[in-house]
Amino acid sequence: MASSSSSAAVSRLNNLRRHLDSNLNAIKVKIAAEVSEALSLGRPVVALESTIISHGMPYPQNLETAKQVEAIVRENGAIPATIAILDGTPCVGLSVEELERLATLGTKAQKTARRDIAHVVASSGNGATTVSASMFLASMVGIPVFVTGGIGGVHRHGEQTMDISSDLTELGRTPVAVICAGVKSILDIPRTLEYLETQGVCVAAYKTNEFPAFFTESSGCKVSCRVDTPEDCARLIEANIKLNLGTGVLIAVPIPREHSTSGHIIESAIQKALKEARENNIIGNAETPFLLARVNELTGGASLASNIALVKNNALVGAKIATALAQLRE
Ligand code: PSU
Ligand code: MN
Repeated sequence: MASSSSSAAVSRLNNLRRHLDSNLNAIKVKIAAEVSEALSLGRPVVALESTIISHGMPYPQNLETAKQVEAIVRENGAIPATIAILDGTPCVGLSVEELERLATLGTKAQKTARRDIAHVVASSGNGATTVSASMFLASMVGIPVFVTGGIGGVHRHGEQTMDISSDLTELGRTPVAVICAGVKSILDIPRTLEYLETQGVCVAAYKTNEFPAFFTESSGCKVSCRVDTPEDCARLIEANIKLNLGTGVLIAVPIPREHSTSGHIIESAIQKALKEARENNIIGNAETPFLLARVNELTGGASLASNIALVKNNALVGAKIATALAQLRE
């Protein structure tokens, strides 16, 4: 009896220490009250990015999806913490009004990857954070689980352009678990996995041996680690943290079969969009948003419907993982 109550006290102190440590950072991060409370009590929190809202989907589907994703996280026992930079202040946990603001700003918000954070803060700008910047801020405040649709990767012809998303290097340097549906085939999937290996990132696939390709369940690429339950994921994440590896973990959840877009339709739309991007010299951080929007147009909205369905599924799985991790730490 005495030992179980003292271990509960130690666990409470550890939660408080993690929370206080995160508050010692010099830059002011605005943490929503419910997120702050959950973190100090060791309750499950799921971090979410915001480039998917501003640049990844059109209005009003972006706003609807952002709200529904937060609701799914709550229904599955965790507190959602959408991350963005508003008027120069990094925010972890947004109000409905703040979500609306980002959704209506759309591409007028600055797409903010790690390299852009200091600039957006210094210029009091509005930044929609990508996976890399959101992971950085989630880690700063002590959130170990983060959900998105798909991460950036090595672009096709990346061996010539060196266009490799900073999401991959962030996974190599920041201990946050990223739940996603894999990588879109607008990117070079085998090279993306090679690069993650170089960065020392554990890539796990959920209920499959294969890395998923976002719109479809399979990419033809095998992964070295398979997880079958939220508890498996929680044990993996906790081991990664306790080993002090310093790297993130990527957990790839295949799109539910009933929502996957036909691989053939997607592939031909991707080929056309890639050709147009090359012809119009669309490069750098403009490439991903261009390809996403164009593939959606070319598929008559089918890719957007799939995208929304998979993000919701990731939110469901991510909330269960965050809950299992909180239980493991009790
Ligand atoms: N892939 C998607 N939807 C998205 C993104 C990627 O299916 O919205 C966004 C994410 O925010 C990701 C970013 O972190 O694009 C990667 O951009 P880049 O390739 O410029 O690094
Ligand atoms: Mn890039």
